[in-house]
Amino acid sequence: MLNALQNIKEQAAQALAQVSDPKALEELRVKYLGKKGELTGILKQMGKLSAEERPKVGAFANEVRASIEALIEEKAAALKAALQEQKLKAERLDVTMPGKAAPMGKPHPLSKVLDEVGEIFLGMGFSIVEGPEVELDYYNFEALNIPKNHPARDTQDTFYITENVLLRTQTSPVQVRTMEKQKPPIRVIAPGRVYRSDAVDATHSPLFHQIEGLVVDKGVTMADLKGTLEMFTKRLYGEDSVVRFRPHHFPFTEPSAEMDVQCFSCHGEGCRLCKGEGWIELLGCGMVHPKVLSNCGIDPEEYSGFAFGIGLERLVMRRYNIDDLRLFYENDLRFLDQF
Ligand code: 2U9
Repeated sequence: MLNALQNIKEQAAQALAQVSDPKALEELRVKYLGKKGELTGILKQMGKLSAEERPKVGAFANEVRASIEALIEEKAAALKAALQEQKLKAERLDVTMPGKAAPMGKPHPLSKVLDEVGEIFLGMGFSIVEGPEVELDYYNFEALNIPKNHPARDTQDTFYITENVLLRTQTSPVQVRTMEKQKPPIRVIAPGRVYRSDAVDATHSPLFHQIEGLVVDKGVTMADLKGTLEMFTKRLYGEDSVVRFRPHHFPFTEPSAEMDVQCFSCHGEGCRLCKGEGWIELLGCGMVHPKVLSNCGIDPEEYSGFAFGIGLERLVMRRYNIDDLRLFYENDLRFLDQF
């Protein structure tokens, strides 16, 4: 029996030395130490032994059990450590690897140029004001010297919510509201969406953006208008820009003008960009009509002012030589990525 125990001890040691996974280890434990295991099988036969042999065999059996248990424990610890090591290796992070760049968005070309224009006017002491896009007929037309049936309403046909409520055709009502609330001196720009009942084509859209400006104070003259707008143009297009003013007509300004910038491509010679004109139209402007000032509660005898209006889409199209306004609204990244 001692021999049989010795055999078990040696076989178990050999088998345990070769085991390489926890499942096989558990199988060996059952095989040698389990209730139906080899060691138990031997112990069950102890009754057959003499009283003299029994304690010797018993003691050796205990020694064999202890040695197998110790080997199993040792192996289990080794397997656990190996598994841990493998996991650490598999999950190792190389913090020195270059990162994956996340695709970054950027401002829309209209926002980009609007921000630039805003910065230029903020630098000249203007504030930025905003107002409702759904307006009263009074603020959009009447207060601006465009009564019902005035021909200017034809070119500014819009979307009506009721007879007296409409989508604004210009941001001028924001300045009317500013004058009602605020005493001069006033120096504001009013950027925002405006609406016209126009069919979509390369140069028209029922929704577009304007930046309008208004200055009202004592003693404001056409010279202030010209100086301010010339300085704005030089800031936007470069210090060597040349501008000219042409007489025009708007119901809300008197006198009125349009301002052109000399073509930055041909310097006045005439080319494809300026369509042979040598000049590119930039904005409309004028001295605020005395009737508009008094409509807004400002005494035209005491105060005077100038105003201007810029179409943002047109400004951006000129700036980047874009020939179709629809590109601004189609959200095609091949177009937008270029700015
Ligand atoms: C008040 C008084 C006067 C705003 C002005 C223009 C000239 C002008 C156009 C530019 C291109 C509209 O988008 S566009 O089609 N605008 O030419 N706008 S003066 O005059 C005002 C505004 C508010 C109280």
